Amino acid sequence: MSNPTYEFTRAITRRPSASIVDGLRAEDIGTPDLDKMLAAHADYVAALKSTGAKVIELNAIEAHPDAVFVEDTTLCLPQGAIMMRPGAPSRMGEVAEMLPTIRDCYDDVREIKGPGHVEGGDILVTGREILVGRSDRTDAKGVADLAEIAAEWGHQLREVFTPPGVLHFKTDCSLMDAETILSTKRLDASGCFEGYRVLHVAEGEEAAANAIRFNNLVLMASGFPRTAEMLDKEGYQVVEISNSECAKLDGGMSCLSLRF
Ligand code: CIR
Repeated sequence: MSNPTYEFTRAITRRPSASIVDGLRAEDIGTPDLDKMLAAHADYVAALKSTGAKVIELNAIEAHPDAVFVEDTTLCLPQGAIMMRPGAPSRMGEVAEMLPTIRDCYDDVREIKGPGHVEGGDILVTGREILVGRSDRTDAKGVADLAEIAAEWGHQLREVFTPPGVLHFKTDCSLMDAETILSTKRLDASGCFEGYRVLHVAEGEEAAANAIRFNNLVLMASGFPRTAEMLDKEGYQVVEISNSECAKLDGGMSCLSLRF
């Protein structure tokens, strides 16, 4: 089997909709511009495709402003997929919208039944375990449900810390390869990555931490030159994508796709 942590044959994305202007945000730092977001999204999809992967591009959904952030709806594992249960009430309906596509791709589809919540942005699958951070969106009951399904499929799940004020665990970290994690210093200081090789994003470039390793590429937000240079020196092939509009909604590189 290929390495499920960063070798992927498929990805799912969803086009941003005009309703993106109503997307959730912790702080108002401006309204996202749809045309700019569409252009960046097209660059993102093109980068995924350039690795040889098939990208399933879903239509925009006006009724769900945050639906472009597909990562939060599903956890894709080699054994099957788990439909999430977002902690943001406005995002709950996105899961049902994603379900038919997931059913086309997987024989075994499970779900977080509730009343707990988990969002995909709080889950990092590494070469040896599944790390889950509790956050405002992911709670103890949701983590317990997830752990039960993951254990059935032979995965070990470990609960970790999400820094206060950070939307998701993965807002502050990403997987570079099975044993290497890119992290902010503030998250790494919690000790959650002990035993892994950890690369720190440059001071002041914390928003660069949400990147994705996708086959031979690392997709990262543009505008973080010191982190990009560090990754390049470490031997990663970095592709920089504009994240200016998604950043206004607390989104980054990982949330824009499901990868499997
Ligand atoms: C939200 O607040 O739910 C969206 N505006 C952003 C979601 C980002 N998702 C992710 O990082 N996995």
